[in-house]
Amino acid sequence: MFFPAPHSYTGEDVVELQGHGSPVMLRALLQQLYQLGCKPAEPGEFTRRAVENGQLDLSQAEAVAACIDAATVRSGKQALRQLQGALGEHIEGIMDQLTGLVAQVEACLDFPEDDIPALHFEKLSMQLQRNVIEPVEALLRTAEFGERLFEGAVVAIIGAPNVGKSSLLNALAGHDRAIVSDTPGTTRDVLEVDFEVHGIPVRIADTAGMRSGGDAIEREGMRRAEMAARQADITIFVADAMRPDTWEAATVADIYLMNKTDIVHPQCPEYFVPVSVREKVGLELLMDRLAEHLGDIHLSEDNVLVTCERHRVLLNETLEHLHLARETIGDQEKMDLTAMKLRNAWGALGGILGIGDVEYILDRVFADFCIGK
Ligand SMILES: Nc1nc2c(ncn2[C@@H]2O[C@H](COP(=O)(O)OP(=O)(O)OP(=O)(O)O)[C@@H](O)[C@H]2O)c(=O)[nH]1
Ligand SMILES: [Mg+2]
Repeated sequence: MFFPAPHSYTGEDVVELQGHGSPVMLRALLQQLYQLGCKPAEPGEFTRRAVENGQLDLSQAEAVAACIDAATVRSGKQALRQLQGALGEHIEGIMDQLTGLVAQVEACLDFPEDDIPALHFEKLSMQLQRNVIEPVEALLRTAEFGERLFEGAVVAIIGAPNVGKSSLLNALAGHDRAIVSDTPGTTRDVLEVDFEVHGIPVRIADTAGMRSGGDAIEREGMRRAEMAARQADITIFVADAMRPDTWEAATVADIYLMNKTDIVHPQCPEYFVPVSVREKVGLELLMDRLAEHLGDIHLSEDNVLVTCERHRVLLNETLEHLHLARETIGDQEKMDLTAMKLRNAWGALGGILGIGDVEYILDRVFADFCIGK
């Protein structure tokens, strides 16, 4: 299939060969191509060429990788919006505002001091705050959740033996992953299952019940349980409604569940969420609590999120320059300094789109790409 420039993915002339599925045939085809002087693509080379030929801006290219990595529909949708250019447009809008401000500040440089009314500086300062600083801050506030949407989180289930930790894991996973039995000390290893909470990818870990004593294997299980709890982003402590001796957590947890409330509703501290894993009661509430702890922000689907560290770092850098510019914007003596800080902020924002030290930025971004994209 021939895709003539500029209407191909890379913007160049592209020929796509579709061979039969047989590995032998494909290898023979590749051999022929190599003999004709073709070379295999580097990781991300197609997308990199698309950027170099102006088909995509850099944030869109990163979105290609994000689409591939997305573990849930929700993260996929966010990546798709970025691929369609939503983040790029938003950043460009802020950069346009900055360009206007730089022009106004530089225009002031040409006037003798007394000619510029103080009111003018107040206006500039307000524009800087409203049209630039606040939108950048708003974007940054989405970063923690945005990154979580792609990186996911680890949740550990902890508690005394026999309280229903493995039953909870199975209920959340939707299948019998862990062995459940009424023998205390059933689980020894840490068992992990991937699932999602409100579209956020989560890895949940079931652990051995904590108690004193036990044989060497069980004690090793408890050691691993402690480690899993320490490494988790969120811990769920499970207690047994029938057994008050299981209600006291050894360490602070994020969410406390009182299980087996199908048998009895005990008088227990308020921070416990009553559930019955067996009857599947209270699990919705648990999901909401988890989403809260995951920092879920209820944004409409057309809101843009900052979803990667590189963007967050550049936005923080932008904000630092902007804060310095704000300090000096009313000071006529320091107009050139203000203009410089505003230009620095513009440059940092431009880094998100791939404007600036292009080669350096491209190398960094495409280092993480997979081959064939
Ligand atoms: N009535 C009732 N029984 C439950 C409930 N959840 C779990 N159980 C029972 O409690 C017993 C222990 O369940 P597990 O899930 O194996 O408990 P665990 O906390 O993983 O136990 P260890 O692995 O030994 O630490 C089993 O017999 C379960 O069927 C519940 O909501 N109600
Ligand atoms: Mg268990």
